[in-house]
Amino acid sequence: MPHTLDSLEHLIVERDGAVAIVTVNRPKVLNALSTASLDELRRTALALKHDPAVRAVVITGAGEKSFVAGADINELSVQSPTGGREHALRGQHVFDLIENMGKPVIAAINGYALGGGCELAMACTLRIAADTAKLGQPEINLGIVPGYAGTQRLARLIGRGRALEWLLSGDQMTAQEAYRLGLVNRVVAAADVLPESRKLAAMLATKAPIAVRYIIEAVNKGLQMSFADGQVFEATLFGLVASTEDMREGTSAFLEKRKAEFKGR
Ligand code: CO8
Repeated sequence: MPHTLDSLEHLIVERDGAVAIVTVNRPKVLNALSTASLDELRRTALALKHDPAVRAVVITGAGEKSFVAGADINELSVQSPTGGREHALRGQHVFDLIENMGKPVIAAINGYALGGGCELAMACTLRIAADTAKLGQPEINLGIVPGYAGTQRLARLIGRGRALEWLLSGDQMTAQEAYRLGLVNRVVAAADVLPESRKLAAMLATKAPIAVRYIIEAVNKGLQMSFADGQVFEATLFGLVASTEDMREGTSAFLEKRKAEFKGR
């Protein structure tokens, strides 16, 4: 099997209908991402991407205290220059896979989302934070720079000036502050963060899968294009969905005043 989910040590992957729930499970180190857990995340992202029965994903952290408290600082402390570069590139690749999984991935931020944890949350499609969560890029306090695209995604999500302030101070922001900045989509009571994330995922899982995939692609790829090229790309995807059964189902259901049943074809 090319993308097997057997023998995961640091992640728990569960299914609830069309929603997969991925829990980073190293609570003793506040779910810090080791090289091994990052590799499991890569395998998991690929498996979920290629499983048509999975239409939305929730990523969260084990325990009540932390989503992911960053890359594993034990590993970072002994890395070499070339090893560090490879490590950063490998992590960036995994987070790119999550960003471009082609289905909504919701970060259920149940606690600390720092450094690599904030970068993981930013790679997700949407973010729901517990009111107790703390987010930020504290790398500067370790004398390093973010390595899993934090400098890039934070600036794109909240703007250059504000991103630079948080990246340079390394301060932790509250969930409310993150909401005000547009870094998270919603803030809910801590007990509700997983149920709300699962509910949102289940709702998004009912949408037309090909259109969902193309919307995510149009936004993600479009942000790297000129406005004009982005528009042409959007128009091409618009044309492509016209070939789907789901387009016929969606438009017929509207005209027949019934609920559409999308099949992903
Ligand atoms: N890595 C390894 N262990 C960690 C990490 C981590 N990121 N975070 C917490 N832990 C461990 C602690 O060492 C501690 O272990 P032990 O019980 O053995 O002493 C345990 O988890 C519990 O943590 P604390 O006792 O510190 O818990 P507190 O409630 O006092 O504090 C904090 C919680 C504020 C979250 C604190 O643990 C903290 O500041 N953690 C580090 C946060 C951080 O700096 N994250 C960024 C890491 S760097 C990074 O992510 C770069 C990503 C890009 C890398 C690119 C590749 C090169």
